[in-house]
Amino acid sequence: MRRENGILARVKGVVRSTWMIWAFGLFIISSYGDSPAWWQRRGVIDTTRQVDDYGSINQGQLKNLALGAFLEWETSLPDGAGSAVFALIETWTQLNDDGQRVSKPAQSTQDYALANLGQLKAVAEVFYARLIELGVCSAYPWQTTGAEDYALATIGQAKFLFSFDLGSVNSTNDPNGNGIPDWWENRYPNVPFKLGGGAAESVFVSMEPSRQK
Ligand SMILES: [Ca+2]
Repeated sequence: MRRENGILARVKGVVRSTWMIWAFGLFIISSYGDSPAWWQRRGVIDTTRQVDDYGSINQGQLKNLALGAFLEWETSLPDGAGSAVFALIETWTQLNDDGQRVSKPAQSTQDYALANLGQLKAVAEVFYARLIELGVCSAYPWQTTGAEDYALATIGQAKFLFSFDLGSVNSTNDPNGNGIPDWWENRYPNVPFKLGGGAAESVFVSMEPSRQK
């Protein structure tokens, strides 16, 4: 059995060694909230199919989920998805003549191989490092006990890890209630808050001119 396939194995090779002893512990599949809008916007979730959160996720699905998050961040964040996320996506995708990101031919042969938890975490870690850098969250969303990295990852676990939503505004991340999360106000004090994919001007919410840093 080939436990580590293609690029995911290489990705895993570069994550911190401490990861090797980390594991998910018990994920409660239903613990993620509403599906973030970008899932549908980026086509990472097929809404026409039966939900199968306990089914195994394959590497192609995982890569598609990560690609969707990358594309969303590239258009949502003033400084894009960040160099580490970009490097990750570049390892298995390339731009085609139409400017769309597609799988590199050498990588697509692995897409139907099932992903294990170690591979899922290796991909998610890159995104969470960016979220932590941005101040969106302060820690990685997995436990440090157990050793289940070779267990197969489920679709529900992948959805849980990729349920982050930069456009989310609530009383916790926006205590002053001005419609702009604190992390954005701190990170991009002079940039209008841009929700979602930027497909229309209506996604912009301007800051109050009198707002202080
Ligand atoms: Ca605010």
